[in-house]
Amino acid sequence: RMKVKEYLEERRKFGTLHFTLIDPHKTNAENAEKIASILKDIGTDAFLLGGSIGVDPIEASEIALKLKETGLPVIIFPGDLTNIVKTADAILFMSLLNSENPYHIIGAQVQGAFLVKKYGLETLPTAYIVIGYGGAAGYMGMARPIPWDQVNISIAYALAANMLGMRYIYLEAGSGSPQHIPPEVIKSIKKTVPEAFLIVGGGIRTKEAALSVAEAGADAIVTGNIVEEDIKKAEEIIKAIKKKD
Ligand code: 1GP
Repeated sequence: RMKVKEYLEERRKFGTLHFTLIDPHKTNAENAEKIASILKDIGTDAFLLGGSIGVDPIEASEIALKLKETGLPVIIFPGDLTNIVKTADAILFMSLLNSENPYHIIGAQVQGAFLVKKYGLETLPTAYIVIGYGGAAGYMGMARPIPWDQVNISIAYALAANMLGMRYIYLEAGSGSPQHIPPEVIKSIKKTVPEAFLIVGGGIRTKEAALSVAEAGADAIVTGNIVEEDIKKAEEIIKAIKKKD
């Protein structure tokens, strides 16, 4: 099987990717299986698995198995150590760069490192940057979210992440955010660190929003809430960024 890293690089040549986020605290294995097969057919590229609170590793591990049946990569998007399961393919091995608590910057990573190695999970070195709203991830991660309009601060974080060798940069507005990451922020970061793989999520609920995020330069768009609230909308989003409508 191709490495997840190579798969993502390969897919990125054909345009913006779509990641379907499954939160094990909100979705059971049966529902995840249903969502996965529908969205795989429409063209989602990978599954992110994780959540900020209440993740049961046993359930998460069952969900990962179901998601894997689609043949698409299952990537852990860890809110904490409970999210690390060996049935996934890879993990966004991430540091919440603008947390005020060192636990979320390097503590949890040290605590989880042996486990990730033991499980043989492929690691995707990721800078996690919380902007604007923050949501549960921002609160639980003790982030000091960067104000929406402080574009230079967001650029500086992305630049520092790139200089530290972090290949992936996840711009997080927060799950359920009333607005998504401003296109201006995405554009400026893409321009500053064109080689980074930009993941953008939080508050993307319509195809118009997804398109503006894609056009601004996101390499991958993440949708979580909308997948569970209104799968038709998620389908529209995927079709729009894959230019299938
Ligand atoms: C959360 O970026 C994701 O980490 C997705 O957010 O649930 O708002 O789509 P939504």
